[in-house]
Amino acid sequence: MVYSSLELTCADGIATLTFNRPKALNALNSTLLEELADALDSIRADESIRVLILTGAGEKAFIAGADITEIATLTPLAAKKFAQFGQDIISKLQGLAIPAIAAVNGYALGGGCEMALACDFIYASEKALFGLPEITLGLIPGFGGTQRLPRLIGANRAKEMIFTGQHLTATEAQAIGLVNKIFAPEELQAAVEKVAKLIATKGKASLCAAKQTVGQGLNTDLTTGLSIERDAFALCLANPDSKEGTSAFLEKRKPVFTGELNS
Ligand code: DAK
Repeated sequence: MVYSSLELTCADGIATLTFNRPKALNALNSTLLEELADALDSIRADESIRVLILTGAGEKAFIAGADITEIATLTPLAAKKFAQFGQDIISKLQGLAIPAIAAVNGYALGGGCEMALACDFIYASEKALFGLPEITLGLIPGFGGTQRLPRLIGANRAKEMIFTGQHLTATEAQAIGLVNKIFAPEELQAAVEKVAKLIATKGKASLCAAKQTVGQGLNTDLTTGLSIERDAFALCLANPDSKEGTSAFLEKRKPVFTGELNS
């Protein structure tokens, strides 16, 4: 599939997806969402990819939300279909086995904030602004924001953001645990690539096991979570990467992880 609103590049085990409608501040229209679904499928199918980075083209925006020109024309039935389509894609992103990092370089509003929330963590530019302004449009978040945001920052803070529709600066977002780290705009991409490269040196099987275990554990009680962790730990021992990692430590050398997910 040839993309018109998205760029996908892959190098050294790192895939980078760039939302590319800068004139509309990378707003999510149907074309972009269809391209994103296709790109996520090809990333999932490529065993060589260990980390995904998401970012926005241009100086101003990560994603300024769902495309309001399209939302304005939706009937209630079409809105339900649109919400299902968007939620499926964002769940597909969250469901990727590999780690995903959002490099938020500007506005991350509405569906854009929700896209970043479906990543494993967020690095932001000092210019980034986060918000769920749907209430101002007479709507509510429809791409998982009412569910993922309270799980990440707590119900009270999430409700404040959802009820007011106000933007948070990168510093405010970091203070409530929405953003991990903040960088000068010109340093963001390099910082994200640096951490992605570090993650890509780790074994794919243990990375995926760690991501899956944290994700599943958050949706259950501690006892069940610890049981999930035990099983995943045991599975790591069945992968050659654990032999390589422990041998490399004992031999005082750097490990080279080559294990496949199913090895
Ligand atoms: N959709 C379409 N176009 C957008 C857009 C958007 N979300 N955001 C910006 N643009 C376009 C602007 O219309 C403008 O286009 P032209 O006039 O140049 O043709 C261009 O991008 C540049 O924007 P501005 O001229 O407005 O730039 P400013 O720097 O002055 O302001 C801004 C930047 C981000 C503060 C402002 O553009 C803005 O407030 N944008 C809207 C932000 C927003 O409200 N985002 C949330 C969208 S709603 C659901 C499913 C999903 C959702 C909800 C329900 N279900 C079906 C239940 C999700 C909803 C959303 O995400």
